[in-house]
Amino acid sequence: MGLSEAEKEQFRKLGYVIRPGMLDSGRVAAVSAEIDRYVTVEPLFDGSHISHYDALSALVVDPLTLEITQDIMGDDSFSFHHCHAARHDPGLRGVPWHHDYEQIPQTNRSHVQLHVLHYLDGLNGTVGDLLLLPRSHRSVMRRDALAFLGDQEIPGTVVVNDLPPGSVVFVHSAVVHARRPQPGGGDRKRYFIDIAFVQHGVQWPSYGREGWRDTLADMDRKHHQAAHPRLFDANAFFDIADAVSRVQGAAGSIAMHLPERSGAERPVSGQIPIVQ
Ligand SMILES: O=C(O)CCC(=O)C(=O)O
Repeated sequence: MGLSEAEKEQFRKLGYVIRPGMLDSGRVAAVSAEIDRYVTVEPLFDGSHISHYDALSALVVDPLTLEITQDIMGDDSFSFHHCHAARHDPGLRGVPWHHDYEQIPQTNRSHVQLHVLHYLDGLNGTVGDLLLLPRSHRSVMRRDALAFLGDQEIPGTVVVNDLPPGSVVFVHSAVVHARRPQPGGGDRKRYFIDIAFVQHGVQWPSYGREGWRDTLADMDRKHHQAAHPRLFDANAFFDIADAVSRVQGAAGSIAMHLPERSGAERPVSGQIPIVQ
């Protein structure tokens, strides 16, 4: 079932919705087996060959995932940005507070980017917890702005450490989050997959500097969706390398590098909103 009105409201306000046990055991087993295979042959998997993996790439077009993504995006359609997958073994290191909203430079939150986090084997507090900072998607900051806090709990932190297998967390990519390591103590693995989608209406940074158009074309050939014809559309993106080179080394107010606006294009208010 897609999102209820209460879940939509939660996503808007807090920036996340959790669906415990959303994937059935057959799907969980198929994707986990595929991850077990590729961690030996392609340990540095970065998502660029995702179309080579049947079960994993099918997760991108899972009908319920697409339905919930559509509920979050509202009337606007959306495109696939990337898929990462990993098997986290006991003893895994943490990841400090950060967010994953793709924007160069970070200036606003006009459109939605969504991360769909899959915990195939669930979470049980022994192999690494997910920490979320609800409402942080409404503040604009660098991706690493809170990294100096490491993975310590900060006021408002939601700890996600008790999920059944097949659970899925839908989180606005601008929500600040961290992975808190746990000492292990069992042989439980942490199968983790993140899939990102971007809302149409603006262009987004490409996933990586090379090969991203080929990845999207491969996925479109394999998983074209008649109901979402632009799901793998390269036109939703600009080349990240080009954008980085435009802002790198630029000092002071980058607005002054943009062309001046005239007449009707000029906003009436000279104020920059702090929270949108
Ligand atoms: O491992 C997790 O639960 C979260 C990982 C993470 O921080 C990320 O994918 O950006």
